[in-house]
Amino acid sequence: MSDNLKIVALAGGVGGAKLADGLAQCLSSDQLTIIVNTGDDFNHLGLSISPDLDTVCYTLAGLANPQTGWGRKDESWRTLQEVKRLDGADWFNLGDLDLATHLVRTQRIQEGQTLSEITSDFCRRWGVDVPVYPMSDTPVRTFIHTKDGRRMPFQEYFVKEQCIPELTSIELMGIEKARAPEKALIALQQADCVIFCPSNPFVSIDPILAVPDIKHCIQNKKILAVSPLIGGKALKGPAAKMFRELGFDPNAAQVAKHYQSILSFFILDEKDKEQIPFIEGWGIICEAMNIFMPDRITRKRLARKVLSFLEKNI
Ligand code: FO1
Repeated sequence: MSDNLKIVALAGGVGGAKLADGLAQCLSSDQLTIIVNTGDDFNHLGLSISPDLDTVCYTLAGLANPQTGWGRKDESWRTLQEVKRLDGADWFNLGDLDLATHLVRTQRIQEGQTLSEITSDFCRRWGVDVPVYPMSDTPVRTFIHTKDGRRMPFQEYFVKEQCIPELTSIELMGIEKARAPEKALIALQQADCVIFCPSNPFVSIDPILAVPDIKHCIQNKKILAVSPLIGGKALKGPAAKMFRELGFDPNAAQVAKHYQSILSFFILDEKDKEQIPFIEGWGIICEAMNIFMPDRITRKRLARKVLSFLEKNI
């Protein structure tokens, strides 16, 4: 693998974290920077919670729960049981180990540290060498507008109501004032390619691209996206349902079309390879690979293939 290729990966959620982990297994910490969605952050039980940031960091550290992809492995739930007994809000599953992350982060935010400073320090302590940055050091909050007229905070839609309400639009509160960490912007300026990990386009990648500094920095960059859909289905999460409710067919080609104006390269699953001619017709260079990543070995294998594709095509 080329030692000089510099990559910035944009990620959010479980699928994105998996490819980020594969890339981290192939590239040095000088070559790879990961920028993570924080539009799904929220305050819960008085705590500052950054679910996508934690999912990426735990995954890179080998600490993630292998069943859910979010939260910690070897977790216990005694605090949550007591929260329930006291009639507290127990719909968001916070395990005992995970709670330590939120407790310390909340305290440090209250003391004036930035989310990127706290994340860098946690990563160092968890043994993650690749730089991981939140997309913004100022809060951005995703709200889901639903067909029944509600404006729902993202985690209430996603976890409490299990994405059942029909979505009509997505609002990113605070996005105009969002500021990406300086080091994330420097990494973007120096990157040979920006990779969109197989994350939900609407609620994971679009919020990162909507941060004004990031939007500005990625103009004229080579961009590669990996499809989060295989055979019309998301492996995890509501991406396919969201495509349908927003009026699009849930398929890989629609993902490429969604990013069409900025995309140079697109990777889709071998099962979807009949869609390649449509995507190439839009001027996007496309390749089919097995993009299913059930374990750490397959994450590395996919990352290696994506990087060799880039070396040939960039
Ligand atoms: N997702 C769920 O579906 N149910 C949960 O109870 C839940 C708890 C949770 C706790 C910590 C954390 O870091 C993530 C958690 N997630 C949970 C995942 C999270 O809601 C989503 O992955 C993202 O926000 C969407 O990308």
